[in-house]
Amino acid sequence: MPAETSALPFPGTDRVAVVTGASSGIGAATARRLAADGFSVVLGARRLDRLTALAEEIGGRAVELDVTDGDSVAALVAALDRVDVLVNNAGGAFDAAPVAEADLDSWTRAFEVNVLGTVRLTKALLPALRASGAGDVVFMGSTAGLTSYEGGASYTAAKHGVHTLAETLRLELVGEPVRVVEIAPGMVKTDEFALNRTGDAAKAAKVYEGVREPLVADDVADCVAWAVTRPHHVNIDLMVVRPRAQAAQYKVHRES
Ligand code: 8X3
Repeated sequence: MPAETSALPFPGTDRVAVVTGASSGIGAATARRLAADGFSVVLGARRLDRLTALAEEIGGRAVELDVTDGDSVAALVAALDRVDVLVNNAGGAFDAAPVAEADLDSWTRAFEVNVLGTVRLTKALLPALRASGAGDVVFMGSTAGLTSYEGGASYTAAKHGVHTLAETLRLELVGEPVRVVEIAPGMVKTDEFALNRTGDAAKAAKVYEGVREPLVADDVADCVAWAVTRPHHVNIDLMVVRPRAQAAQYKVHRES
């Protein structure tokens, strides 16, 4: 039996997990959950004050990180002795404009954070993930990476990029001890996602209006934690997760 399949179940204890975008939302929930499951968690994000408070609370380590900045990523890599799990969570949507009115700065930001930032981190940490002998790269995708909708193109195009990035890397790493996992959530109610996209609290609230139980960040963290704690020969390629009230991107049950 290959060494990597011998440890069943595959616990988090002693594994080091790097979580990007860990200062809020899904990233913060994932950092919290992985720490509770026994991982040594390294939290990366730009907002060091929030990050430090969370890291202290969960017994993790905060590292200031801007995934769009090569020097910042190099400093993170230099600060790590070992990495077993990378959760590429940093990302977001920054406008809701139709293509005809595309704001190219917003598109650049969407691709810089969601796609290039993810490539930058993954490339930088791949040697450590390989060296761990049982590494995991988790991509935080989206249902927006699998389908399209009006007004969403800067985000849907970027998340389609994340989706193909995960598929490509999985093909390239076959035979190596590194799993490639994509989690693709649908509607998740967090403090910042819809606010960043709409720039307006009332418009952001409309996104979830009447939806009794949208997913919350802990639901997605649960998916990440489950995927990375399977026996290491089990690769969860793609997990699509939506609230029960959302059968498809447009098919949302709203109660008045
Ligand atoms: C977020 C899902 O429906 O807002 O990643 O595109 S959606």
